[in-house]
Amino acid sequence: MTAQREESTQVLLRELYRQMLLIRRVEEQAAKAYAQGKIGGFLHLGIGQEPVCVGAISALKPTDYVVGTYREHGHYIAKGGSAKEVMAELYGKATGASKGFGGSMHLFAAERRMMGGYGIVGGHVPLAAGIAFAAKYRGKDDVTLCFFGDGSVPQGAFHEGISIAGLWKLPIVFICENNQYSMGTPLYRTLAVADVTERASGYAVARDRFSGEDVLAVRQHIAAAVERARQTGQPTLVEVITYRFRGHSMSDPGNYRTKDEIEEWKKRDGVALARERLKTEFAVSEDDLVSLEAHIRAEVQEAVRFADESPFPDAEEVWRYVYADPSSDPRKF
Ligand SMILES: Cc1ncc(C[n+]2csc(CCOP(=O)(O)OP(=O)(O)O)c2C)c(N)n1
Ligand SMILES: [Mg+2]
Repeated sequence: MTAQREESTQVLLRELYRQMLLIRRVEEQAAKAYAQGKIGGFLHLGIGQEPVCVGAISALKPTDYVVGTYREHGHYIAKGGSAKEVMAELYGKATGASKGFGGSMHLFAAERRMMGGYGIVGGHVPLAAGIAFAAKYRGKDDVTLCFFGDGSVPQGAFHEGISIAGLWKLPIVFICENNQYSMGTPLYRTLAVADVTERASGYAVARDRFSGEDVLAVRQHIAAAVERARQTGQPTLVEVITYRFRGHSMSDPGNYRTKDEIEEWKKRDGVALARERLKTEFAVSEDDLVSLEAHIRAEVQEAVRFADESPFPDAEEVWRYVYADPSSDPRKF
């Protein structure tokens, strides 16, 4: 590597490490707040999976779209969202990402083209194909990233979405975050063919499959798929092998996995690996990293204070977002 490239990779990796750690600290804090009864409804944490959303979304232009599942706090932040917006939304407050109406599973920022989190497993895949179709129809070169879990793969909606994308050559990248479990069910009990990307050939879409702990590698793989979508309109089905360190949701103690299995995967923690690489490969000092980490801690504390002090939405607002406002221009996004 030339000195200049090394410098720019260092800056990039430092930024991706910052995002991953911010996401992790936000989610750890969310778990605490949930236990304190400050967050209602469901809460699904992606702790352990951070390199996937951060690496993938870093390969996008700001005008590209992201569609996620109910495990999308990280995707929201990686698409430019703040810890404050996430925390306030989890608390159901009016200052949250979705004005307190969505909660953990429905973080939206249409102006930043974060097109939300969805609770129906696989149900959002055709929606993402629709977004990609809209971009193509309007002659834009925007690409859509659609994230989903391994549990989406046997769902009908997944196949409908990927089929039409392959047929119409829609500029989309389908990213399966294969964390090897659908709730408590291991992959071998849900998929007859374990390699998710084998489905790609049936729909004339390209495929890629790799392990997701190295955030720079994730970025590189997804960048290639994004460029293919942008230049040629060919979609890609990507499978990233990853692992969540905690249960499916806050009510899941995760008894279907052994401690040893979890400890093995923690050795491949992408957040810790990025920190280690910054020190050993890029000579970033321990002091520098400690100060970065202190900033993140302060940012998360500020987000909690903000969420605590923000008001709940007004009761009259409850019907406000049920129907689209016909006076607003739907084409603006
Ligand atoms: C259509 C549908 N069926 C069942 C559920 C209940 N459910 C919620 S999450 C989940 C598991 C999904 O696993 P996966 O797609 O691997 O995502 P992960 O939770 O591992 O990120 C299930 C079955 C649902 N939300 N939607
Ligand atoms: Mg899964």
